[in-house]
Amino acid sequence: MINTYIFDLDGVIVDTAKYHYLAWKNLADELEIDFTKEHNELLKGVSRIRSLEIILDLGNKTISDADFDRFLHKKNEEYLSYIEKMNASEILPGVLNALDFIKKIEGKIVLGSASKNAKPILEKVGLLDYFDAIVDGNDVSKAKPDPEVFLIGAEKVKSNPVNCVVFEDAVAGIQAANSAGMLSIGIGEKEILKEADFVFSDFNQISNEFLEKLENN
Ligand code: B16
Ligand code: MG
Repeated sequence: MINTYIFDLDGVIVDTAKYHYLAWKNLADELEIDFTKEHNELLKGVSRIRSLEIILDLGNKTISDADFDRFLHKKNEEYLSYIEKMNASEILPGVLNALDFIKKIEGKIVLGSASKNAKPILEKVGLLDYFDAIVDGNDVSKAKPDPEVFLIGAEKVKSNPVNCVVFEDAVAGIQAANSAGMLSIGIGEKEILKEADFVFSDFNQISNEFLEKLENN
């Protein structure tokens, strides 16, 4: 029986990828590295440090450790300036209905995100109070596809992994859910999220009946 619903943040609850892109793009320009929206896809679900490593690889560049830290900080400061302006209008379609319905059926709601900025984002869009537990980039040592983030989430609400479902937009996130022994639901394209148990284009396609059926399974 599913009683715990674990949500990824970026690409599932809100589209913060566009803000990550703006900030990484400015940094890449400064480093004279060609960085496009297609390249930005490589950064979805990936940690901040790994993201900068990928961008440097794209440009075949090496920089000193001090510069690496300085650039990470600079990128995050710019990203935070975009987050600062976020509000409830940025919640992705159907998410609020799903959260309300899960609350109604007394499911546990957990966040499992790679972002170290997860809490301020949830606060900005007014969703923080929905969550029984939050696991983010500050709590994990191993990035997705390692299942650590979701296993800690289950543990925090005292749920068994077999009773958890994960909503994810990244391939690495689906792999993490699968290796945690949880039901995986992809939000995005079927061709990309092939390894998910179910795939929906957004939460508007996930009916209350479907969520309820999961609970009774
Ligand atoms: P931050 P998710 C991930 O969020 C993003 O998809 C990824 O692009 C980003 O690099 C990562 O968070 C770290 O974010 O710089 O805010 O710590 O999809 O796991 O919710
Ligand atoms: Mg994501």
